[in-house]
Amino acid sequence: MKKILFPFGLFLTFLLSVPLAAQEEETAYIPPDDPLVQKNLEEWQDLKFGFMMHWGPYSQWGIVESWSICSEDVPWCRRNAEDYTEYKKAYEMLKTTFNPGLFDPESWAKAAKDAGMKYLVFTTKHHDGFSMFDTKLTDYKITDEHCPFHKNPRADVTKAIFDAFRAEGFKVGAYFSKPDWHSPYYWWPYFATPDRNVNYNPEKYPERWNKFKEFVHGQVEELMTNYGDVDILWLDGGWVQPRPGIKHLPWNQDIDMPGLAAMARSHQPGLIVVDRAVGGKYENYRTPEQRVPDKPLPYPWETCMTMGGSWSYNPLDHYKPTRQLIHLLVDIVSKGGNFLLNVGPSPQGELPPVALQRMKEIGAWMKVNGQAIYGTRPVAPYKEGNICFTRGKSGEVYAIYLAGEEETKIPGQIHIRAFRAAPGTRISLLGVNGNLKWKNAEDGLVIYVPAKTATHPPAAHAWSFRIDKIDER
Ligand code: FHN
Repeated sequence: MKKILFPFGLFLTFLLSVPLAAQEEETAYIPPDDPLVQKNLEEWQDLKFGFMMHWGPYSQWGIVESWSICSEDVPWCRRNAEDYTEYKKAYEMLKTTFNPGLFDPESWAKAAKDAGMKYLVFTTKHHDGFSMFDTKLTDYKITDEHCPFHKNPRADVTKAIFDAFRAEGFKVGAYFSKPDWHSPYYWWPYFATPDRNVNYNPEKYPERWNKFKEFVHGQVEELMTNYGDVDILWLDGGWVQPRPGIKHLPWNQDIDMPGLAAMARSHQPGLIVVDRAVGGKYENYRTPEQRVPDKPLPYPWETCMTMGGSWSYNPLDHYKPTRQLIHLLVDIVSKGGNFLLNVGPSPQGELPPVALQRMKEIGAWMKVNGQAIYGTRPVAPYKEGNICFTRGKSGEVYAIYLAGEEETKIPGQIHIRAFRAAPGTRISLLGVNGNLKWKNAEDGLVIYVPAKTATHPPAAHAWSFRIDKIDER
């Protein structure tokens, strides 16, 4: 049964994020009090660009990850089957045909590194409860004997992926879904499953909820102890939290985050914990989804976004143009954020060729302009027209000119009104040797670009001017 839900898969990425956005920015950010976490968070903010992958048996159908087995009457939960029960059985049987024979995590890691990405977030388990790691706590996993891939020496794909990306110098993040729609301790078979939430009141059946908490803590402990150094625990499923009465939260679904974080950090000291969309001291950074905040945020943050229209593999997906992806990266970084860009690997275990091409082109840009991105921090006014600003650790300022739709040549003059240059300072264009002529004007600074450089720019899509010292008066 091949299910293709392209229109809804594309629809998912926006609508799913809307409830999170509102709640996320309602609550005050609480910084971590652990000095090692603070240090790691500061270093993470230098990395700027991460690679996310949603991968699981659902990839075989080219459908939205997990959501088609949720009964909510919303576009992203549609399935093209009349009978939910039959559909869910078929969905769960995908485990028995998942066999990504072309799985080659080293090539993924190399492609991501060449794209200029510095950290990874991989779906070790999504809401459907299928574990992409060798857990001992359920047989709904990739290493189970009923999953054809279990015979592969690298059937524990989480281990193989983490090892391959670490070998390329990446920091490693485990995406883990707190809700688990396969666990009888979350979706109790005794009751129907009307929506994404636990389908019984945990306060009325505490013994069952405790078993679920044990299961979740146990799986997280497996990920924290059997998979080498883990830098980020990226917890999804924000509706699992102890705050009943909010939209989508009929009951108190307290998963004991203090206990979970303490346990995780006992194995992974300094671990960055991202209890997404919950707020509180275990959301060490915020994760606006499929959108870029319109101004800098006063705390560490990361935009997570699909390169195409879907988190999971969609054979007919349309990927954002390279220019748009580079402009998104620059816009996000100029506001102090990181960009976590997602691609869904195919059921055969390959990254889609178009996605690889986008990554290659972004990498070419990063090779010339990375200095204006990595390790920088925001500098007012952050953006002026189509020019974004970043500031390096030596105080230098980068003015990154985002090329217009058809613009392939650099303008002969770049006029910045936000500030002037310090007398005698050096101004250059990344990727081109030598200094540029410039002058301070009544209203700011004018940089002159020689004709040869303007017509033969060092990179496509955006150009970074380095101003060694601005006039701070
Ligand atoms: O429900 C998930 C969704 O499937 C996807 O994993 C995204 C990725 O950030 N997170 C949740 C929606 O916010």
